Amino acid sequence: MTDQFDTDRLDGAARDILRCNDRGGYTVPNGRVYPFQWNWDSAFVALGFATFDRERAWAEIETLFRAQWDDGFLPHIVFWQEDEGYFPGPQVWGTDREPVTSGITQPPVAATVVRRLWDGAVAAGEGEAFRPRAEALFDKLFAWHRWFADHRDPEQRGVVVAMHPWETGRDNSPEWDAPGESIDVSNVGEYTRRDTGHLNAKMRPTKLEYDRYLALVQYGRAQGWDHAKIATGNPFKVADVGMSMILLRANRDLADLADILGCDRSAIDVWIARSEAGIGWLWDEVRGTWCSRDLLTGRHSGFVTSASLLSFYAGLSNPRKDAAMLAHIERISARVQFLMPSLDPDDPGFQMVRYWRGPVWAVVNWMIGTGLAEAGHRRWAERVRGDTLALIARKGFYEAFSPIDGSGSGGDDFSWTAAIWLAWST
Ligand code: 2M8
Repeated sequence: MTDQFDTDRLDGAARDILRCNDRGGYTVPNGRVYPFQWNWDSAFVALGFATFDRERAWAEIETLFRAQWDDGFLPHIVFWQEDEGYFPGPQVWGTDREPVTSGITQPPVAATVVRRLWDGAVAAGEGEAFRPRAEALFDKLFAWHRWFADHRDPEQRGVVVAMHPWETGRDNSPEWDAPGESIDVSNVGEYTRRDTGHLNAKMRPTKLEYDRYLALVQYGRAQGWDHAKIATGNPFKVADVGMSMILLRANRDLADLADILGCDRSAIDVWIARSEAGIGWLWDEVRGTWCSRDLLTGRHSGFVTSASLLSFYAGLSNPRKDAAMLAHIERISARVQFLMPSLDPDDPGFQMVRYWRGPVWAVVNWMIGTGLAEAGHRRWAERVRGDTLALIARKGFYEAFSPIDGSGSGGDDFSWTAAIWLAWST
């Protein structure tokens, strides 16, 4: 598959992007637009580093966990150094921590990545050298996953409830439109966005969406970033299909790590069992898809998004639901040149370059492709992988891509896109 590309040149370019975005132990997603450390970006970045610098891959995750709070919470941004180029910066979050962090989290892909880093170390005959680092990370990953069980599943449904669209990583997905209506934006006040100074506003969330993001930050700050209080009164509580599938997968990988390292896996097994029993709550029978669901109203979003297709990655298997999801892929593949659009192209709200309302994201494709391959759907797995590599080879290492014509969307020289290239091309 990769023979058709100039793989050596592209591998070199991808490595250069990671080195260039390396700030010493952590990697920024893009130096201009996102000049700090982001949680799930770093996890994916480690997959890329692992292809040429194992030591640096482990360090990426270890640096991220240096910002973990005592209760296990792992923030979505770590502000290791000052930079005026991003809004909202540390003063707006006001978490009053050292290092300075945001007060919300992000999709928990890290355990899955650490599991892979471990396998890579063992394959290279370096398992024993990395064992103490794996053990240290296991404890931190376990504490983070326990935090999810304690604070992000208030009804104990076996799902992950996002308290902010930014937690989902899919910031402006239409899945948050209806739940977002209950957020009062009347007191948000004036602010100056930085993202639209770097990038075409057509590729970014709207002013209303930013008002909602800011209102939720102000709410969390007013609670002193006490996550128990936030879980009780937050005006936005959505069981996110993406985070729910990702955490289920991550718990399976964490349980494997427990076995490998001789740790107790009993609590992890309880979380897995709860998810397997409860995640069906996110199946929308009317629309025939996995999707997010508003905890406050009980309503399904009804949207088919790229996150809907993470059920395979989560290790779920149900012939009827799997067939329905594969039928969605088949239908969508006839509508776009490149899989997997972040929103169903048959949806009236589909926009080919507006962020999480249409564009293809390499990291989501990596999870979808991995899940499809593991579930034995090889044709679609190869198609998703091949489309991802083709987009990058033709257009460059963009933040995201139009599924219609492949054009780049968002920032260029993007770390996680470079990382996925390396993880999938080598
Ligand atoms: C985007 O989100 C940030 C806020 O976290 C932003 O737009 O300011 C999302 O694509 C998110 O998933 C990603 O982690 C982040 C950095 O790449 O950018």
